[in-house]
Amino acid sequence: MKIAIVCYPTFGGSGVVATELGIALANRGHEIHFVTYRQPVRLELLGNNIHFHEVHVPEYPLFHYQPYELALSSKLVDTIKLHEIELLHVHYAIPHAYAGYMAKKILEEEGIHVPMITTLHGTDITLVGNHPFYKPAVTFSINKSEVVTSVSADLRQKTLDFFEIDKEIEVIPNFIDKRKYSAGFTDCQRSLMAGEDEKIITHISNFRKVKHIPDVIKVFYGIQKEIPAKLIMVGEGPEKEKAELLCDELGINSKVVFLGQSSEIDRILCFSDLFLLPSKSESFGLAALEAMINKVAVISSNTGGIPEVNIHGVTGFLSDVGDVDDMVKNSLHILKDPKTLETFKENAYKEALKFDLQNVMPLYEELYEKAFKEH
Ligand code: GMT
Repeated sequence: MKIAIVCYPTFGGSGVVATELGIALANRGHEIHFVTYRQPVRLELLGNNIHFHEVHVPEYPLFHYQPYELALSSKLVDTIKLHEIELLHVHYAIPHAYAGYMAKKILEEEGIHVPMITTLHGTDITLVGNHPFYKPAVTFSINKSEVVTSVSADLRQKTLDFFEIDKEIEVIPNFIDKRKYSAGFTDCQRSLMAGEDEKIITHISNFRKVKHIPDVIKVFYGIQKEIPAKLIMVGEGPEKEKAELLCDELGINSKVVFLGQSSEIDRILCFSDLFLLPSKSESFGLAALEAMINKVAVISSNTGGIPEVNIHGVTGFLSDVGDVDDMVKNSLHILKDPKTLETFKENAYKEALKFDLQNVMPLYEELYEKAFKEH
């Protein structure tokens, strides 16, 4: 099939899912066309089956805000016509499904019909939660998609609760590719980061408020009071500076490393013992899944779709949002005893295998076929 994928090309989870999905589909013989404003971060190799079309937003002084949706719709119309695209898969209702719908309508005028699949990653819901005036646009975009998917059962339910949806929403979870990890890293350089007796705790995110970064620091503060440990913070975002100040205030600077943005997170996770994800809301928690496939146990909040990934008492523990004391207690339970730590690490890996690409990809392919046939 010839498929156009629209996504945010960033380090964020939705961009990663869209890019990895596109690469996997291309490896299975589909012709994939990414349409976005920058080459997606994980898209390193463009080949016969993978193409990238950049959306330019021309600067025009009359416009106070440059119209990205308009530029995207126009680019989609051109790309779909030129490459005879058969299916459009957009990640996010707004602005992507919104722009996709416009493109579809323009093409219909010329007798070209392309079904659209919309994948919801969560931010549409939180956005509308914060700015209700977006509600009609999100509702419209979802209802006008031929097929709608959400990344967790929790997000599906929230979408149905927030909007008047007349479409089925299929749950297709985030995924990892187990083949990338089966060999393991032969050069996993734990000694670069910590001493023999130190446990390594990791957090990876875009340091937005929703990630509850101060809780990450506070949980680590509690851990290191009891056992020797290091904290590795990976990512960039608005809460990073505050996090650095908090480490300073708590006097734990020497035990915390801020690595910044990294495209080599598996190299970091390979020597980590525990992953912290105390988010306020999280529609799935791809970072936790990526930790688990690297045999890292997870201490998280019990919000959103996280309980569908991190299994309480098996792959890690879940606590109420903000319950730092409980997270410290659970972390120490896992870290203090080597046998317990090993069991949790192994369990995390086994659970992560359930989300292997080979299991998840056919779910998308089935939906593509269905959308194509029914359209
Ligand atoms: O919050 C992020 O890390 C980025 C965000 C995004 O929009 O890319 O991630 C969302 O989509 C991911 C992929 O489906 C999910 O794994 C994340 O849980 C979700 N983030 C939130 O819900 C806060």
